[in-house]
Amino acid sequence: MKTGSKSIICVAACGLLLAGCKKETPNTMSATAPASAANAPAATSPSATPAPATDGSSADTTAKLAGTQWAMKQDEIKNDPKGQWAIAASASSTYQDAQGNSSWSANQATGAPNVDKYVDDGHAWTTKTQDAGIEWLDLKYPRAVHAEEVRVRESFGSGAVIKIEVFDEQGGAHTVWAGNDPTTDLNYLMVKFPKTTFKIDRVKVTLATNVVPGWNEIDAVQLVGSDQ
Ligand SMILES: [Ca+2]
Repeated sequence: MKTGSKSIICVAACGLLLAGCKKETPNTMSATAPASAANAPAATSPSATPAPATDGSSADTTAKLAGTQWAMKQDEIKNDPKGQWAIAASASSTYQDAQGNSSWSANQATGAPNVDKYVDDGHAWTTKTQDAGIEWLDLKYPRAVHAEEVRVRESFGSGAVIKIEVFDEQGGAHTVWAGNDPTTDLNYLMVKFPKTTFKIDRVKVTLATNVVPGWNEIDAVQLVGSDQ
């Protein structure tokens, strides 16, 4: 289901970063969707760019890197032995109500990154409408770990993430970061936090899609942690 070329044509026609890009109708395959998340406690620590918050969390982005350093960091993340890619996902909404593995469905944010340009691309998840406001992506991972970092690969309309939550095995939500997303272009938002005392296998990413006009797309989300 390659939709990249269609999307590139679409972007060319609509102009880079302009809203209102008319998308192709996605195809449909199998579906998996975990239960939606309970609401978490109110967000705190509005600090952003890499200044650590009082709870020890911090947000950085690979957008600050250039050339060789950027390429090496992308490779390091993709092959991080402590990293896992999601195996299932659900979302507050999807473009054209995409289900299963259709283009722009929540499941397009599972697996390793597969968008290689900063463009509107059906291999990433996006929302039903462009700038409605609060939206979320809920991801499930194969192995529960003591987590220390979440890496969100943003592939279009970057910079709209406002909160990251992780869930313990009883389903309890824990906000590990809330703030201003420093990500631009095709890059990772890298949220670090003190290693959780409990194991987690689920991550929820919340966006305020009105903050960055146009489609906000997430290619993949990596959970970093260990057994101990
Ligand atoms: Ca993807």
